Amino acid sequence: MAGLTKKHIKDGVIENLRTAYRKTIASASNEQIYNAVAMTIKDLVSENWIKTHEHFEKNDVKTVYYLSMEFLMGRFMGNAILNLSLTDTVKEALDELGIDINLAEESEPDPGLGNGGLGRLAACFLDSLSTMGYPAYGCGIRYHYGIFEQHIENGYQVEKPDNWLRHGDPWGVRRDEYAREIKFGGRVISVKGDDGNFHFDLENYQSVMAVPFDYPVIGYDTKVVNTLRLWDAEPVNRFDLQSFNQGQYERAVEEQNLARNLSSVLYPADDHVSGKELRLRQQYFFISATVQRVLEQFKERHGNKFDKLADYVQFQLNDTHPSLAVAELMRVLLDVYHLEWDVAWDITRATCAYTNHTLLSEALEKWPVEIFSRLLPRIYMIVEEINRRFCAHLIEWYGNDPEKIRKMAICADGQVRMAHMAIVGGHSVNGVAAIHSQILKDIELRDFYEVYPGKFNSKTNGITPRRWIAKCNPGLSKLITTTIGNEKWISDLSQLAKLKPKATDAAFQTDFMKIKRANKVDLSNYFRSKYGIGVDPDSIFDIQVKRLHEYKRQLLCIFHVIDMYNTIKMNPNIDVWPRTYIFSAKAAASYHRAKLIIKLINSVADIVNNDPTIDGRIQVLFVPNYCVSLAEKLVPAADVSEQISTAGKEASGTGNMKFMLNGAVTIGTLDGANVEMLEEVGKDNMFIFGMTAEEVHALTQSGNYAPWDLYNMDFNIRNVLTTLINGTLDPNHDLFRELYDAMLNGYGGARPDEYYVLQDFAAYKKAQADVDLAYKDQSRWARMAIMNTASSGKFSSDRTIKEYADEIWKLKPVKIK
Ligand code: 26Q
Repeated sequence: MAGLTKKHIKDGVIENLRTAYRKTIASASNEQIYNAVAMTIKDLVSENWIKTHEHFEKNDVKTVYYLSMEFLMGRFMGNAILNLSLTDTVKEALDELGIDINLAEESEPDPGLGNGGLGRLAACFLDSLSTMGYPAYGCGIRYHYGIFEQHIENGYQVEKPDNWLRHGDPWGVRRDEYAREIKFGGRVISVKGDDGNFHFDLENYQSVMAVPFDYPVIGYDTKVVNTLRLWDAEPVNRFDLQSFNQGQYERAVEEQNLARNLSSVLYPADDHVSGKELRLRQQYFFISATVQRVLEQFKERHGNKFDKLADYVQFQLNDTHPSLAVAELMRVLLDVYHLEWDVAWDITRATCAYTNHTLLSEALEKWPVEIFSRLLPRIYMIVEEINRRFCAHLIEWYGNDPEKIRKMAICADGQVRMAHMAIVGGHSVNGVAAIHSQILKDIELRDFYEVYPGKFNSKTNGITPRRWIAKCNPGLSKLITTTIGNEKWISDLSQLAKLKPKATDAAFQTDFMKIKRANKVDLSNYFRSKYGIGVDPDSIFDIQVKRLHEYKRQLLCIFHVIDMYNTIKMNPNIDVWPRTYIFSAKAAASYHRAKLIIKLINSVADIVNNDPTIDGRIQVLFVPNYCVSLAEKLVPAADVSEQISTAGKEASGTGNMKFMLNGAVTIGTLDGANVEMLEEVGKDNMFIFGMTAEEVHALTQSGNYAPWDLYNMDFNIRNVLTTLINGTLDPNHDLFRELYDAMLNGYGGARPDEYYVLQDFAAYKKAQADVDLAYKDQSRWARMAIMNTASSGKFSSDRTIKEYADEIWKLKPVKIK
């Protein structure tokens, strides 16, 4: 079988090169070779993909539709090869053709169709859904440009477009048969239908075609292949523009432009909401296409029995971005299938469920009525009616309390509040870690919890062990497999607990740390070949990688580096274990403060890395363009994982889990999923510091926070802040004055040190000293690292998805023979 497959692969690659490019292996470019290999593997998958869908159709299975503006899938090929258990076969086949598999893999663009955690979570979930055999679709947008490519020029972030489709799209299958028209703008009219009743419709609208591209989602060690369906926009009429009168001509041009813009680019912000019209259009575009298609398919299978819809269809809304699904589902049920309001409303609420991913009020999505009603006039009418009935319900509930009702309304203050719509229009509201879900109930969504306690639940995030250890850390994976005796842990991560007794076994410690060191050597070789920078593999690799945000507190980490620098300058003989601080982070293009922090990190790197007194004891690296494929290189090489957000701000975090799984020890606050990591691994194996969420909340409420006092009382803090403005880091002195002011005085109307960097500084410094001490005891460190891997079983996205399936979707897995 393997021999047959190998021959198939070799023949496929040669044939694809010939037919697609008229090239041979010798004459083809790396990209062409990658494409040829990818097409060959996709070909291998198509049989199971077809079988899966035949099975779904024949057995009329319930299906979850994971609706998300973002899917941060990472490269497809390596994952496909792993999940198909073809690692050795493909490598041998390519070897025999004289193709370097690593070169082929590195030639694949990394599609960045997401900003960060929320998009990556969607990708991990799809992997788990297929692996466990749950019928599922991921539904989103086929952006032609993903998150920008980050370059660092003179220490500053520079954004460049990411044209991931440049060399083609070997995994995507265009499905013209499912293309649908999506309407924007226009006027709502009522027309008398065949049934004699009046129904609403639109006239004078603009429209675009939504054309789906399907991507296979290959499960690990299973025949189930689900589908990621990404919608692309195209003009409706590809006609001869000249044959139209003036009015039609202009409209046709507008529609062409609309189509071109719609699926052009991902909005690269995950912090504040900009209220851009195009973003709302994008949301409606993929939601309307998905809802229309799902209901058509339901009708094909079940006729008019829409009251059974929720028994077959579940829409999971990945944050509020897809919450137009609530109103669009209402529209289709009312206007297309002519159901009564109350019937349609019951169906809608039973079908939709909402996940909240954020505690930052700036990120709560609201749309000005002006934009909303102009762009989506019929949808706006429906939202108003949902709001009217909801407010009536609230009056029944609370009596006439206008203040409360204004606070909770879906439409108020000239805005449509998407979160309120998602909560009211669905049967489930979940947070993404225990502490986050609790804060939603206690504070953020307290009023809604009072009215709908039964909707609220918690689903702690997870990550897929396929990409995040089996694929990215083959060395450690092999050790685990030989130690446990089989590979079952890859699809049942709780098995890792079997490693716990080995944590104190000297021979196992040696093996474990040898692999860590080898991964560090690989990473430092990568840095040398790509950036010409060498790092010491015997230093502690201390890594903070994630989006750049003030609440994530990259500043706290770099302040500590400055403090260590100051300390060594004052005591040149101090005994600290050499440390390499690795940062990587993209800042939203419009987030000035975040971009200044990137510049600061690079300026600190320049000074520290080149100061002879430091003598290699501190090295700082800012690695450009953080993305999934870079994470796969960094995570296996980490000794220390930085998870230091202001408590109560990070909903969950998922990077924290990736590092834990790969044997890094976390220094972190009691925030997000860190809290549950601590429960699993114990306080001896994690460095916890800083204020709790309650303490942060209380300090904020008290209004008594006075960073000036900390400045006056703490010599180290004073020295760090002074370093920002005394010319050490930049000759013109004023570059980082903004950060100095933001810490001490508040800048631009903000509270001073909003994220409590200075308040937590001393505790962080102490925790970092503990890290240094622990690392110097190599056996202790090995034990801690092993305990982290061994205790990470809970954080498999398989566990998370099983909870969603059992508790929210009531979804059963299928088996395909
Ligand atoms: C909204 C409107 C307009 C423009 C952009 C946005 C937007 C886009 C992306 C708002 C938020 C996001 C992304 C949020 C996000 O990634 N949140 C993270 O979700 C992870 C998965 O649950 C958590 O682990 C992280 O804690 C959370 O920050």
